[in-house]
Amino acid sequence: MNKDQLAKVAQAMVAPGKGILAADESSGTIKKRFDAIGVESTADSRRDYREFMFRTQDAMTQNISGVILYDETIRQNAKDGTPLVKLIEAAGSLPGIKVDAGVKPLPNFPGETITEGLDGLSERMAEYYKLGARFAKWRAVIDIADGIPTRGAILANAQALARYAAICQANDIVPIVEPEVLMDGGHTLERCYDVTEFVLKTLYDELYEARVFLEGTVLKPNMIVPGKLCATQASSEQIAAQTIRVFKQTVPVAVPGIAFLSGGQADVEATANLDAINKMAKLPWNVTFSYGRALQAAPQKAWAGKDTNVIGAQKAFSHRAKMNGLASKGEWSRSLEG
Ligand code: 5MM
Repeated sequence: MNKDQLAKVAQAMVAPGKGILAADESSGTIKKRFDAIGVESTADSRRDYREFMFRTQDAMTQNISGVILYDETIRQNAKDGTPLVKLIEAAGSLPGIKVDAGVKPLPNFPGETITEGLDGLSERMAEYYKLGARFAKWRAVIDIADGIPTRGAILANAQALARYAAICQANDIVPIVEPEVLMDGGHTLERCYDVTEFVLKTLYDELYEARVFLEGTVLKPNMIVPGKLCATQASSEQIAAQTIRVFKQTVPVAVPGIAFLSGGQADVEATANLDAINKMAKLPWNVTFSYGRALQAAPQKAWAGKDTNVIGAQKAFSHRAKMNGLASKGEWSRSLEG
């Protein structure tokens, strides 16, 4: 394990003013996104879509520190034959790769899931490194409902994340560890806090047991928010205060950065909440974004599968990347949204 390289890459991923573009939608998920804008999902349409984002110069050079890719994309070439990975590198950004194989029902735990993909992972990592990946991502999913999550399911997912992180580092790849507590359902903000606190505490216990080098990792968590169906919603300041409190209770200072998922928040809301967190306190971690939907909803809508819309779609992508870059420094304001 090259600890210097791992620490440098992890720091670059969370550099002030920059964050991560989560473009690792698996085939099923990207099809859902394309269905919503009336675009057929084919290898070429997925390539065209991702290519225009990676060719958006101002966003990629100034605000996107890294891009999480899907297995298909890391092997794909742009229309002119240039590997998509090379476009990302040429912009000074880092290619990354989603390596989990998705969630499956966890036997004996009704309603709960386990993320799969550990078999053969070390060999796949070595190949991804050769293809240019310098970081990876694994997402565990924790749902809140009556009687769940259970301690057993949280522990099983934390153990898988820890094993994945150790395998990444053995291959000189920085692991993004993503334990996502979903915002589906009607639970309160307090319930989200309690579950997230236990999830993060368990995760860092397991990373310790697996001897993971924390300086060479990035945490990708949810914010502390009420469920979408909860009657009492929260302000950005309430979300920021509870999110900061949970990290102070659970995340070691050795971790260089925290890059949030957006989890179904509307795009401007995700920016406002990140900004509120960075305005509220000077934190021992760089706190930024690793957004999928909150970065891509606007460009997807503007693109709608038409070549003639690419410039407008790139503008929409640049705008969201810039707004989130400002939020990662606590310098965003709603008036900048135009
Ligand atoms: C980009 O979406 C990723 C999920 O892909 P699959 O469900 O197809 O595997 C997802 O893991 C994403 O990276 C994170 O959840 C962050 O995305 P959001 O949209 O929550 O910011």
